[in-house]
Amino acid sequence: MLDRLAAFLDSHSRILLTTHENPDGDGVGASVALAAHLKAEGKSVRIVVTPHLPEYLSFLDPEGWVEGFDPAGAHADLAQWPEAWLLIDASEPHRMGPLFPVFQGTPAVRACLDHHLKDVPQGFDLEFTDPTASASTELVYDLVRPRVGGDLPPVMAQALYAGLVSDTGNFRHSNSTPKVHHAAADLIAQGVQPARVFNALYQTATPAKLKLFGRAMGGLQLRDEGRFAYVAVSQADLLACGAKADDLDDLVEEPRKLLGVEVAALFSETPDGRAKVSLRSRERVDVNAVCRRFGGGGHRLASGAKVAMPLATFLAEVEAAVLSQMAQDLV
Ligand SMILES: [Mn+2]
Repeated sequence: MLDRLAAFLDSHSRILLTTHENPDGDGVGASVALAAHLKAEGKSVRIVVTPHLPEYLSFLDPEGWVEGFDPAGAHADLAQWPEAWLLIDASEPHRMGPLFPVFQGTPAVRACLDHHLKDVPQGFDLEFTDPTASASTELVYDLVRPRVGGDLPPVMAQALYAGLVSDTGNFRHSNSTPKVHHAAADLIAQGVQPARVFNALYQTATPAKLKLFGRAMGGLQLRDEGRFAYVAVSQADLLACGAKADDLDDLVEEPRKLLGVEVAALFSETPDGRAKVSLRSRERVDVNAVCRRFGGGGHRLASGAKVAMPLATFLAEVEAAVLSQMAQDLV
């Protein structure tokens, strides 16, 4: 797979890298690291994300490579720019959100590099996916490490390390394989400072965010004798706390901490009135199967979905689906 990816990248000189809407540390880390490598090889590379690079990830982009998608301005002709378009950390094009129509209209060769599960081909010319990888960044590491050889540029090493940290939950989740730890050790030996990355990724809360967590946890709900725990956040809750959508990022980790919990969920409402859920499973319940029913997906133990439905209706439907999945998987 990596040989095919290398051949694809080698055969194009103008390459656009994008990731899913609301980019995370893995998508940004993988994009920046790959861009650093391709630029060093003399290629023209752009990274465009939507809606923008989150502030807490800006430390990964000291050169200012990452462009926030601006359809009316700088990116009006974006579809025409690339020879090759690589979607990173997603393998379903609609997960690009507002970039999806641009992607549909580009004459570029279209490919994806990803570690998420998917059921069917999604209309790419080429697919580079490996669901056994812990992170998209791990795939980029496997590609670039042998090609760069000795010392890695500091920007690349830090981006790779941050991507691995992000998707393994700082090496806590079930995808924290020996291979990931070996890669992390290599990157630390290259000069990455783990404490600096941890602080940048995780120790950045605002008072508004902590108030939002408090408000959400005050409404903690338990079902099935505490095996399913969830919190819900409405737009009114965000407003009341002065919080932003980004502040919801790791809230689902809170109900997940409960002793005896099998599935944790965060329900939230988007500004345009749609409903979202993030589901986390401790080990046995397949939450990807639950999210698939609502047009979402991800991994077996971590998945999400977004629907055009009122929050309360969606919450009731997902709750029923989770309880039925638990009845099936917890035997
Ligand atoms: Mn990922």
